[in-house]
Amino acid sequence: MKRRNFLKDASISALGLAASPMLVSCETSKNNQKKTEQELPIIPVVIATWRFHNATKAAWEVLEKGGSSMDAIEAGCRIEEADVTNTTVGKGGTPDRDGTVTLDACIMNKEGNYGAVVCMENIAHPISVARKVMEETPHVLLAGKGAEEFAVSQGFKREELLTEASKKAWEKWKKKSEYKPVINIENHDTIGMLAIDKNGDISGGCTTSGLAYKMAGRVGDSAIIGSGLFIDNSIGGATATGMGEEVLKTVGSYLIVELMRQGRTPQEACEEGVKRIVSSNPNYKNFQVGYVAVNKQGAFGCYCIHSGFGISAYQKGKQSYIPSQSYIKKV
Ligand code: SD4
Repeated sequence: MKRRNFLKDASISALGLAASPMLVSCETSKNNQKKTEQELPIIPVVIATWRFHNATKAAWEVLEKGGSSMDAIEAGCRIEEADVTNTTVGKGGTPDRDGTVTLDACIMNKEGNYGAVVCMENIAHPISVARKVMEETPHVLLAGKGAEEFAVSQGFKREELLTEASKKAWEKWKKKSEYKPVINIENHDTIGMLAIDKNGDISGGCTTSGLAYKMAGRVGDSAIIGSGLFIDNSIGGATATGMGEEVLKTVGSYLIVELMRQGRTPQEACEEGVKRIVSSNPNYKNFQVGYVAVNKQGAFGCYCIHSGFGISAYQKGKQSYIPSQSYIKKV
């Protein structure tokens, strides 16, 4: 590893970002050859966007028992989908400007298989429907009514996703009908989750109700492969939160995984992902994007435009929250 990368890793590690595993990739064998990936210890980990402690705990419980990273991701994401106080995921999610809650979710496994649903109504657990799309259909992405019908055919129940609280908030919003996505929504936001299991296999998931009061039919980055999520089991994974249009335009999560393939640390790759957006959009001060990434060795990093974002992590039986560094420094 280059000295510059080593120092970067060491400084991130000092900040509490994945203390020991971050340095694992720098280990050398006795004859001073860099150890191959196979020789390095596997350190199971789950990380997620924002303060989703209940979700990472549920995922960790699966990993701790030796479960697969795929099962961990589904279990973790379902926690937020069921939480009606989280107004950006699942039931209780903020509706579009017509008052309809539409959900986007995707999941990706160690084999590079992917399943997703977009703009799906009336089904509370899109992450599980996304998994069914991946496992039970010849397709990767189902939209709208078709996704909903497929979910019902797989045993999912239709239910009203608009809660009294989100209906009230929408009615209040309608009086002015101003479309202004809030930069950080009190640390409750889209959940993107990445996990490595005891076999060293990586999976990821991302689930959201999208931007508040979006146009009917609008789909963001979260369920689109390479944008809201990307996994390459030989390299690592990345996931995104924030202004989906910007992540889509730069195919952000794919970019970050490819940068890790070229030797960047997860932290460096997330920083570059954000910089791509900032450098091409003079309006960047008016929206938030946050990335998190993990590499094959279980080292992780994150970066965002505005402060207030961070990673929830569970590793070695310990839960933590790591505030992200941001492109725009707090004043
Ligand atoms: C979207 N990226 O639909 C999602 C929303 C989100 O923080 O992550 N908000 O664009």
